Amino acid sequence: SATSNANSELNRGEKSDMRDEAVNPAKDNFSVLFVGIDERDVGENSRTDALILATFNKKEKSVKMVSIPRDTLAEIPEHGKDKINHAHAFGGMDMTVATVENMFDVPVDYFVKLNFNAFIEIVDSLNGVEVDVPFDFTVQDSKDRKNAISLKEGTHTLNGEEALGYVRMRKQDPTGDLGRGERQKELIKAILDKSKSVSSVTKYDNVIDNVGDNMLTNFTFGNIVALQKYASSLNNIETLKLEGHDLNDHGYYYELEDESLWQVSDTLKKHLEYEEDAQTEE
Ligand code: C30
Repeated sequence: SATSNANSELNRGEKSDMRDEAVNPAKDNFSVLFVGIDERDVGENSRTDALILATFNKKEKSVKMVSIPRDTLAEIPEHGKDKINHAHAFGGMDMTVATVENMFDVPVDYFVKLNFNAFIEIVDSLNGVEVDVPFDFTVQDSKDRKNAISLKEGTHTLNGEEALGYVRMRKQDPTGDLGRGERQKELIKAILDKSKSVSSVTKYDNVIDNVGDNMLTNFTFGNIVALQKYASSLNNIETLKLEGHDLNDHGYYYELEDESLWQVSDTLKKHLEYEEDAQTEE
């Protein structure tokens, strides 16, 4: 069935602890945490290789997105300071969501967690997505077959395997994991753009069936159907960047600049029209 295994609740229940009431993505502003993992299933003990927080504003029909570098030094609830990608290995999606909420002081209403297979399936179901490849490169494919994916500089429509290579590529990029985060945001933008041209709900039904165990989300199937129309109305997708510096302290970390974190957090809060006081006053 369409809702097979994709739907998954967080232990916190349907609403963020930072909300008085659950949001309704059909009419409210909301946030989504996109999570990419390198695993055959989307189990709870792996590390997260891609973390992108996105906010959606209904009136403006706009999206803002920030990529959280995987080595970011973060306060993980009950564990103290560690790399943010460890949160998932320590406590699955619940701990990842709690860590991101704590970091930005912004509620995480929804999550979409997927592995390589689901990512490939989604991109292929859209008949590929268009990106601007910054330089020629060659990288392994999803089965780690060496040099299986070769892309040339320029604007190209990538199939699922190529798109995966594009968002995984790191060593050929002088900016490493940071540049990779930029390409992941570009890819989500490309998916949202391309999904405007996908007209039938049946198509989404098929995609969700096909991704099966490879994707988990706390969106309901009804939410996703409602979001399809929303996706085609989006007219402004902006990406934000977290500034930071290398920190070598018994291992490598990426330490965020306080000022940059504060600015991104403030931008996302305003975009969500989220006000803490309003949440507690009622
Ligand atoms: C409402 C609904 C249902 C949907 C809305 C529609 C949308 C917008 C859906 C979007 C869903 C998506 C697409 C979300 C996006 C999240 C993204 C962008 C996910 C990315 C793909 C993914 C599934 C996982 C992350 C993959 C990444 C970034 C890395 C894992 C390197 C090692 C040690 C070497 C190794 C070398 C490379 C490529 N690899 O790949 O290979 O493990 O990377 O850096 O750890 O490994 O270093 O030296 O062994 O070869 O260079 P990796 P690494």
